[in-house]
Amino acid sequence: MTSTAARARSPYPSRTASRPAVLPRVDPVIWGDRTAPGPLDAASLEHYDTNGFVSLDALLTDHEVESLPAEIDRVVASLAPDDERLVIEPESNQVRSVFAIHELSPTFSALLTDPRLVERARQVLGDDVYIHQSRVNRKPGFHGKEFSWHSDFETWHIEDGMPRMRALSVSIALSENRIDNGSLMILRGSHRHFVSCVGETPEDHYRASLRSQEIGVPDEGSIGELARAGGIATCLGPAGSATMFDANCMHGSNGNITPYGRSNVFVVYNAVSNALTDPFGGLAPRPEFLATRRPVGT
Ligand code: 6CS
Ligand code: FE
Repeated sequence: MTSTAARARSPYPSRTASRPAVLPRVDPVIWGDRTAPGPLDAASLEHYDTNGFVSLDALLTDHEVESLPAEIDRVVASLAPDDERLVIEPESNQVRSVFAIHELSPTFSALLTDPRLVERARQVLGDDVYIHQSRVNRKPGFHGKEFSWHSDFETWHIEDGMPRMRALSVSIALSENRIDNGSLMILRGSHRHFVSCVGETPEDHYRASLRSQEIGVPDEGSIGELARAGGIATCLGPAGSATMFDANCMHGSNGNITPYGRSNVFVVYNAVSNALTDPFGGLAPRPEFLATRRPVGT
């Protein structure tokens, strides 16, 4: 259990005070040697450092992508309806997310350990990496609900025990991410600020938060401040395009009332040196399908 002293030493306290706060990031964004050769060029690294994300156009070929939706359907059909890795939309019986897809599907396991992803993550994080979490977020047409603004790191620090901001996500479009079908939105530059949230984390919070997160979500004042400072970037692109973003980016997505589903696979790489400790919020760790606690190098 993270000791009270360890929790007190965290530069990223959250869900402890009665008022929100915007705190400075004390971690680097680019942990690796920026002059060392790697798949991301200097301009991409600069964009990532400044904005917190970078687009990876045509990361996958059409041929690689075209079979993935059917593979997801196969995985969904293979799971018992009450399998915790299946998250259902709060207001319909539509599947919202499938977690641990890299463990459920050899196809996705191969994709999410592909050097085209892993080497980019290693370059930014300056370390060997492992998969902290993977998921498919399905934003079904007509029924896909929003994901409120949040920092993933805030949850991973408080509820999973991720010590520092030395992790990143890659979101790969499996269907077209359009301006109108609930695509990922990121507040530019928000990764450089840690928004300390109010609210006490309930036991087994994930059972509710994965459907609709209400605790560990930043206050509207802080969101407004960050949005005015950096603006909102919407991550658009065809199937096969991707966005790599820092664990602490403030991000969210609108609901999808269009007929066009927006399905993305997300994978989170954590630096091996940043392996999870006990949750900084003092509660029991979340289940392994949400947060790898026994990392196997990738
Ligand atoms: O709690 C988590 O780990 C998940 N929740 C959100 C809203 N984004 C990151 C992750 O999928
Ligand atoms: Fe998120």
